[in-house]
Amino acid sequence: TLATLSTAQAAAEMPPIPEVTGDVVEGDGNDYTIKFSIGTTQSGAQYRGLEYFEDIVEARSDGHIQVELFHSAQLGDDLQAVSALQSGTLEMTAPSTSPLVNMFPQFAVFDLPFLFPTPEVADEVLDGEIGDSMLGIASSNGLVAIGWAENGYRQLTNSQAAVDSPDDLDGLKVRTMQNPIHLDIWRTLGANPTPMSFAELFTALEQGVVDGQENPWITIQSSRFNEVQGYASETNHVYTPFITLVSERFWNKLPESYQQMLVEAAQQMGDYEREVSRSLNDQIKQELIDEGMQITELTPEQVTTFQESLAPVYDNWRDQVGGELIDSIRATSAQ
Ligand code: 2Q2
Repeated sequence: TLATLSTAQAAAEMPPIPEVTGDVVEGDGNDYTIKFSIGTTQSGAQYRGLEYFEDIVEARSDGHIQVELFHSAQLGDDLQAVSALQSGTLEMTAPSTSPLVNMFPQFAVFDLPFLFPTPEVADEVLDGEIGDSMLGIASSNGLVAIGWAENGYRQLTNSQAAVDSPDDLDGLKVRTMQNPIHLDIWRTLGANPTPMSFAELFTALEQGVVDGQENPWITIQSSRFNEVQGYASETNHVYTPFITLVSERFWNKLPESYQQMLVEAAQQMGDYEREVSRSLNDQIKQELIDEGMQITELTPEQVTTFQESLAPVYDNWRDQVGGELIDSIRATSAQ
């Protein structure tokens, strides 16, 4: 079908997987297997990043570490994958930070609407001391956090009508990630939000259990949401990171040399995946339009209306998220 063709086309247009750099690392003579599971599909930017990660780790361990990739939540949804890491039955996963807010309340900062004005600010925050401290926070509860990647700026889609104002959202049943700020955002805008795992989302849209959802363009296409959603609005309302997690039980078996190499590989994966994700946005929007999706681009005034409507969300969450954290991220934006 066209969707398949365009997915294959999108895959074809992706920046090539880079050559592996970095020396072979001396291990401890043992062999290891990493099962790495994600919730997005094989045709998304995230999976492409995992393929690069696999190349790096297998090459730099001289084959002593084998990496097995699993996509589309084959081994469980985000929360199931995280608990599998904690119990040691899965070695790696890379969810959005949003469903982990109950475990790591500080992650809530990433769900604040319109927080990051540009991808460059997001990179500066995530690759700087704030991101490093967040990785430290997430390295607990049986998890080791070793890097960031890009889920991206989220866009609203729905099956009912074009949306260019909060007024159009009255009663619209919008699926959100399992995250209290996202629920607050869509309630504040007048919609009727329902939290749900990503793994259940396509079916819920197809069956009309929900009218809409919100995700980055690459996810909208790679999960074929456009087949069950006629309308999209380029809201860019939240920037979501992916966080690369390792099971602490597995991590503690590894020699220090392999631990350091995995951290370097996660950084290279994140840098490449961001490049893939950003390089595809315009092409994917055009393909979605060509396949019949009506994409509403908001005027600056319309974006301002959404931002002003969501000001109460900052008031509601400033204390939990931490006012100084919000202010330091805004200070980064102002540079
Ligand atoms: O809307 C979602 O749930 C997605 O943005 C997911 O967070 C993302 O695709 C991954 O966490 C799924 O494993």
